[in-house]
Amino acid sequence: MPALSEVPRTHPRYASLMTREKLVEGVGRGITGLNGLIAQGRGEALDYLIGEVTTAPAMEAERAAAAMLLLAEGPVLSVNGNAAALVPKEMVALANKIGAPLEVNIFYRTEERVKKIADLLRGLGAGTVYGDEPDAQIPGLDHARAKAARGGIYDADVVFVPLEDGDRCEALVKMGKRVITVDLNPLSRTARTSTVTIVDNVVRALPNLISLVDEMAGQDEAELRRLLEGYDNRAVLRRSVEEMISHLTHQFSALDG
Ligand code: PTJ
Repeated sequence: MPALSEVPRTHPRYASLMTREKLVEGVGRGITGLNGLIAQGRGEALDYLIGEVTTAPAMEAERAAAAMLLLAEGPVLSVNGNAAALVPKEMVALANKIGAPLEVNIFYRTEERVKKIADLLRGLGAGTVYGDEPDAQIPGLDHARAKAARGGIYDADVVFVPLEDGDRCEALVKMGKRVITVDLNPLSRTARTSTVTIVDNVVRALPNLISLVDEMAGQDEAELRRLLEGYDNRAVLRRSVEEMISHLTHQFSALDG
């Protein structure tokens, strides 16, 4: 594969190749785990099934997520190795907009990688970054994966966790937290367990969320609450699967054309 600088912008898969390159770079910098590359491969395949665009159900979930973040009393944004490689500036921008701390919370935990991600976020202008000095445990998880911070995820009412693992998502929900995730797999345990599941690529979801938070920050609380009351995550997941079926059916018909 040519180096990124050699990939012409007109290449039909430029955006996808850029995304891959960011992850490879993330691995090189010790920010992303090797497993992150495998996760991205799975994500790419699923993204293809929705046509690599933000679908209507994804936009509805993003709107609900923005409302939930704006209404939250103590929201926290969780950052793992893939989010740190793909959308670090956007995670910091979103956190700063809603006045939330970030917490580095990684699945394949090494203290070195946690520190590198935390330093990256601080270098990008993040306010409070938790994760490198955990002082609490999420109940029901093994030791390394349970690590959390008081004032951060442990005490949050709303946790935004893009690309989360099913067990941890379940454990957070069991603690009574509302969980917002970004996951291109609408059938994953994380997708089915979360309060709001955004079936979109994290590289599109984050800029959308930032714009929505800007747009909705002026709305009154009652209006935001009404939007959330009318939100049905199961229905959004079903519609996301239908988007995949309809896109595939369309592509399939095009084979005859
Ligand atoms: O940095 P760490 O150690 O916390 O590890 C992060 C990964 C993502 C490797 C880890 O959490 C993991 O193994 O995740 P999973 O269980 O593979 O789940 C990742 C989910 O995210 C899968 O359902 C993927 O389809 C989905 N996914 C992958 N890339 C993207 C994505 N969803 C949205 N945008 C993506 N770019």
